[in-house]
Amino acid sequence: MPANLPPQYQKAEEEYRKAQSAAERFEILERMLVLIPKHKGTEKLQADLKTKLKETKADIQVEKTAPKGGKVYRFPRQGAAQVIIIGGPNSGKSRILRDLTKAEPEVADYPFTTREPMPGMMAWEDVTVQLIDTPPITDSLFEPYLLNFVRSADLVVLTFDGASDDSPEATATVLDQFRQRATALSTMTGFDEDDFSKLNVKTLLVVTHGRDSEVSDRLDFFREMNSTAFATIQVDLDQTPDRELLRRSIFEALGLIRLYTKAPGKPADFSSPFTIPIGGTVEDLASKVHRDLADKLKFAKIWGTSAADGQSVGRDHVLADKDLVELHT
Ligand SMILES: Nc1nc2c(ncn2[C@@H]2O[C@H](COP(=O)(O)OP(=O)(O)OP(=O)(O)O)[C@@H](O)[C@H]2O)c(=O)[nH]1
Ligand SMILES: [Mg+2]
Repeated sequence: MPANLPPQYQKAEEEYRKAQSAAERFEILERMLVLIPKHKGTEKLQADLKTKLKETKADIQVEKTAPKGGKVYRFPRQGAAQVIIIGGPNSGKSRILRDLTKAEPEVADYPFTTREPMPGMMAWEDVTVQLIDTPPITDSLFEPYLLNFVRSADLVVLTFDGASDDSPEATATVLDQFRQRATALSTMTGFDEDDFSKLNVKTLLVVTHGRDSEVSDRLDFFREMNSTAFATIQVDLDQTPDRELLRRSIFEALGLIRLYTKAPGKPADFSSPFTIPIGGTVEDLASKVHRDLADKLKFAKIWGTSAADGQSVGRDHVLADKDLVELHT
């Protein structure tokens, strides 16, 4: 990041990434230009934002007049996060959706089975996460809508068939297809520090048929072609413990904590937790609970691991997974 961008700017940037229309992006870019500190260290970024703003204005006209070619799919975010499953043909994408959710995509032992994206909800402990299965990507096949899916996702699951000699190249091709579109599947999410048009998206590499005897050779070969140190997990989807490990790994890769709330004088609500990013504060939780609550917030009491039981803390207090928080206005 060039020179200390304030948290409000970073939040706007995150909203920009997840925006679904040119009009929405335009409004957020205007806000980013107001929020960005005006000094030497941000001059390049200010110029980039102004260029983007002009381009986006043109996009609004395009969107209004003629819909772009290609299919459009919209899956409203549900649950704690949205995870996009992508990969080469026959690499286990649909099998992951089928095994971890109640969705029933077609799974078959030949390539190009999936033609359209399909969502499903994955439960893990007391949270749910939205998974979206997609058609395969190859040198000559790239559904245009996949770009926006990936760029606005909370996490990408990239599948790699551990039992196929084709996987290293097929998977490198997937990375290449996104790289050509200014999108790097990476170890963390955020705009490139030096070039605002480039985006990195956090990716978990999931190796299916993960107990195959030659899996590590195939992975080594892949790593020679692409040196990104992806978080990686090897699973055999026929094995129940491996499927459970996959659920946990997906949730952990999202970098979220779960929080339970209670109104003063009322019992705690342990039914469905709120989630915020690791490092999030009492104020972040309050704005998740209700738009106005963050403004009205005076203090909070915590039961959990981030403070002594019943301790009063301020809005900047950093919360821990599974804290129970009583918000006082
Ligand atoms: N035993 C076993 N079979 C797997 C595993 N992962 C995938 N498969 C099988 O591999 C085949 C392909 O899986 P799919 O989920 O259809 O692959 P896909 O990536 O969705 O394929 P396309 O939609 O054609 O791109 C199916 O027969 C799956 O059952 C695994 O970890 N273990
Ligand atoms: Mg499929």
